[in-house]
Amino acid sequence: MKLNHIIAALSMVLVSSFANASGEHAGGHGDADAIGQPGKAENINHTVTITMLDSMRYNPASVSVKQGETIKFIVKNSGKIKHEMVLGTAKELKKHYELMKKTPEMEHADENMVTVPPGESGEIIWQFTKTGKIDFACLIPGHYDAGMKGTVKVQPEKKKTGVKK
Ligand SMILES: [Cu+2]
Repeated sequence: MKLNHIIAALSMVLVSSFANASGEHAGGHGDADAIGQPGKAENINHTVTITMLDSMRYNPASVSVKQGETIKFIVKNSGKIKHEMVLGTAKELKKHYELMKKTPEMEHADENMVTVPPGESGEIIWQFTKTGKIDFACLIPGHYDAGMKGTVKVQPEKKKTGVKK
């Protein structure tokens, strides 16, 4: 975990110096509030397994959760090449992908993302605090363009009203 944080910190530094040079990618990986926040292991409501395929697809590519829920994603790579899952707004993912294309060697270790070597699995624990549609994608150059994308639909929490029989 500590090493992860160091890597995350380093990549933030790299990202911000790049942003200064190019004027792009301002705000780094920020905007986390728009999609929720890192979840705590003790608060996990559901576990969702997502398989990543060399056909540049996620299975399932669409996940539905309720507002406030903490989800543990088990992200399995059944392919023969590296894949990743990054949660974000569509806009943010697109921006980030453009940056990845320029610096493909860049590795990430933020809490809203996981990079998984072939045949292995990783996890993301995330709490979805806002309703709406959140995207996820594989930002490895070529993969995003090939359509390696998915969505998480965050539904409003059901109000307890009178139950009709
Ligand atoms: Cu991929």
